[in-house]
Amino acid sequence: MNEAFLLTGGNLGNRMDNLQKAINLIKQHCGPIVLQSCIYETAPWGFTDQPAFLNQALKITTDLSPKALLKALLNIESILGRKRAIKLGPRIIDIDILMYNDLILNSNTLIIPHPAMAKRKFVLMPLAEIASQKVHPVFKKNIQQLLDQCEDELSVYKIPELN
Ligand code: PH2
Ligand code: MG
Ligand code: MG
Repeated sequence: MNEAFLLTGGNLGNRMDNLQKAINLIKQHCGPIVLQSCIYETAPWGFTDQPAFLNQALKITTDLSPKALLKALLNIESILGRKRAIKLGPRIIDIDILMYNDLILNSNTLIIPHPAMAKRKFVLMPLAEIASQKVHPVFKKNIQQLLDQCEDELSVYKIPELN
């Protein structure tokens, strides 16, 4: 059995609903969710002129290979109505693979660990909640250490009333 860490996010439509629907579909298509972080409201990273995101980190176990997992997640995104438009721009749902076991993979279609995860507080804060001691296989530092040294200053706010 493999373990994978995912990040869900979205900034269009009913953001809370979309994250919950993503959880339900991930359970059905990929495998059980063993840990989930709180939901965070996060300032848009990259292309800043767009609505705030909600983001959540998940740990799953899965029988799927990395490429099969990616395919399943892209399928879930399209079930939820995602249309691919501007890079880094607004979306109903995005589901990214952050890490998969301790695998390092650099292919044309999939890079694991997610190449930008250590630069983004909207990834590291939720992830640190469920995996603070997990060592990043490339940087050889744990998630808490990556968060402590991360220079991203964009706001990441844990939504309190839900947790
Ligand atoms: N996703 C992006 C680009 N920018 N910003 C936040 N806050 N959260 C995201 O999930 C996000 C983003 C591209 O996938
Ligand atoms: Mg993404
Ligand atoms: Mg994505």
